[in-house]
Amino acid sequence: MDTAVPTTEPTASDAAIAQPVEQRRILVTEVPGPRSREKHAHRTQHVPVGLGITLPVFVERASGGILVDADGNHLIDLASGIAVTSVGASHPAVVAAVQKQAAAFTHTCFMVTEYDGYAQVAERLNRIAPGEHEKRTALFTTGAEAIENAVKIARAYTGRPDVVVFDHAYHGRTLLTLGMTAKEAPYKTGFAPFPEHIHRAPFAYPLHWRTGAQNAVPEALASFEALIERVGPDRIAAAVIEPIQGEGGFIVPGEGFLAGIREITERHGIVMVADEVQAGMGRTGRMLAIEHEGVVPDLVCTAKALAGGMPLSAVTGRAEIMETVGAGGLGGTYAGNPLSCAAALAVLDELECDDTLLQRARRIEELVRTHLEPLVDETGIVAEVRGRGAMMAIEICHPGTDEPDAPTAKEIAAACHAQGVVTLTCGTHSNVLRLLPPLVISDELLEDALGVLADAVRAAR
Ligand code: PLZ
Repeated sequence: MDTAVPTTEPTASDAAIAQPVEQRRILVTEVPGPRSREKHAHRTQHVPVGLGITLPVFVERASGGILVDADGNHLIDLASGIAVTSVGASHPAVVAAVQKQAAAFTHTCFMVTEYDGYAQVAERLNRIAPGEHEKRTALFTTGAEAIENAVKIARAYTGRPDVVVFDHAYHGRTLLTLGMTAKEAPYKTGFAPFPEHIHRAPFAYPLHWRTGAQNAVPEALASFEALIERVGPDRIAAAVIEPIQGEGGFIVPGEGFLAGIREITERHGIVMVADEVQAGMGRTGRMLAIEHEGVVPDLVCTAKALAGGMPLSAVTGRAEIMETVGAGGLGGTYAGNPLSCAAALAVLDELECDDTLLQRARRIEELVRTHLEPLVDETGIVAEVRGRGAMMAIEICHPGTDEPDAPTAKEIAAACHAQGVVTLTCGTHSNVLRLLPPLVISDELLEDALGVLADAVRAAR
């Protein structure tokens, strides 16, 4: 039977939208509630299951760190739409900038006629990216598109075909970036063949390094160097690396790994591309995560938090590399859309006006560590609390071992969802619970959510 939901059915009314959203967890039904369940039943008749869902609630409003669902539940948002709404959901300055731009014009296509917003975003990203050299920025729409373009630009610059990526890497769902992504199911299953010329090197993941955490960096670097020798340095255009791995498990590489990759790539004339799509734009307490290690990559890819929820991505890098592609070689109909650029300028104002939001990220790390680190000894199933700033995670393993325990991680996430706390899992073995709150979340709201999470971990042990 068709469970059609008429498109005219009232959802959040205009009057309701004008009200501020109370920044408090409020549960008025079970989660998901009856209205969300009804809408989900409708969705399953029209949208394929390929689009998996973390938590099947239908959101009608969002503000700051709260998502309000169709049943009126106020959920604490520890996902930020996967690290996108870092300045807070529907930040008033972002909303105002988008409204103003929409009233002026919504689209021209930058390849047809130009507009200021694009050049202004480029100028600001050129200033933000590490290094004093001259830079250029090209804008695109999605993270995957930025990565694909970084590879195209590196190939054009070096005249070399191959790309090196890392274990646990995630770079997107398009066919090239899927080939670069490490995890097989569910991302890659059924979609082969992938483009050739992609090589994978170990990532210095201290917790799971076979010969001990202290060997992770030197041995991973030695493997990287050996891979380059095997393939031939004059065949490798780029090495693409996440300064902190996202989907792969919120893995902070052992100290010195990124600097080592920089030294080796530089020695071989390989373009080093930092994939800052998830970790960048203030998330870790610095504008870019690679700044924590003081490393200067050749190209930087940003997306997600860059435009606070509007689709926008960027490749920023050395002018001499960026300028190798001839006119017409880069672009896309929506690449650098004016609404997204307007949103990005508002986001950059928020992140750069003073240090407040970056400081908030560091405060979030402090609160997460205070609440969750005791669970390592207390429960025995939390192998590690790790991350930087507002990009934190706990890895769930079988008690006293380093064997990943995905079912328990899933159970903990489900318990949080039922209590109105939106958490995500990640990791090559799906056993990592990650926390990506908006940077504007209050201490009270975050501590409420961390309390729910800690109870869920205790109950699951
Ligand atoms: N690089 C480091 O984290 C996107 C993936 C969600 P797009 N991560 C969220 C999903 O399951 O599809 C991501 C990332 C890093 C690239 C990307 C790709 O960014 O905007 O999703 O294309």
